[in-house]
Amino acid sequence: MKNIVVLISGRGSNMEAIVQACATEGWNARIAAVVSNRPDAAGLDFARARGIATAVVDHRGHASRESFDAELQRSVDAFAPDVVALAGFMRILTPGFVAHYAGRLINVHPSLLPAFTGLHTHRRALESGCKAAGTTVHFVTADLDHGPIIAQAVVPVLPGDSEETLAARVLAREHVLYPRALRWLVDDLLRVDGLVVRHTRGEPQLLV
Ligand code: NHR
Ligand code: GAR
Repeated sequence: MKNIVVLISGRGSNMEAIVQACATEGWNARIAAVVSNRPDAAGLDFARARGIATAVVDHRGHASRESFDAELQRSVDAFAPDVVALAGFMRILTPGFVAHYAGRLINVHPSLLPAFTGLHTHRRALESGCKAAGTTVHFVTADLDHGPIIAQAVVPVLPGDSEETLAARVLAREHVLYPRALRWLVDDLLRVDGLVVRHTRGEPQLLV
């Protein structure tokens, strides 16, 4: 049985989707803990209500990113994680933290990487006139939003879309894509060759 630790900063709907999929699909894994850098993250309430262990490491109590990441690492490691999943986690992580979890740290990012790394992806996709948008699950490396891509899902950008309507369309796909990709990692079905990730049994890594 593998231990999954989920890192959140807010609503936690992707974390919820992971918790639900793990339970209903009978993964060989458990959600060992949900850890937030914000004490008021709504996702913490969902985790507590489900009897999942929670922890808060508030970045505001730290003078440097190194000091925050050191405490975050201690907190996460207390749950003996095999996999660490960022789910709407909003703090850039130091190279030392990323190296400690190399190969077992993944993220869901709300764009079709390598387009629109960083923040405000939906606004930037709309401003750029893109006709397609989407989401990416990737391994986290020190190079922000540039780690090897595990899976992507595409959605249309529709005439009249606002940041909110596009974000909602992308989020609905994240709730399908992220649990699926995470389960592949749990089941050791991914091989990484440079930036290229392959599913060893040829499952489609693109959701259209
Ligand atoms: N850390 C590393 N080293 N590499 C990645 O690929 C990471 C990462 C940390 C988080 C998620 C990412 C996203 O999906 C992620 C990927 C936050 C920021 C950011 O600028 C950027 C990318 C992501 C998450 N954060 C600000 C900061 O100064 C704070 C913003 C806030 O608190 O609202 O850390 O988009
Ligand atoms: C998700 O769309 C995720 O891709 C995005 O924020 C949302 C979090 O929702 N992540 C980022 O923008 C990271 N910078 P959730 O908290 O309900 O899962």
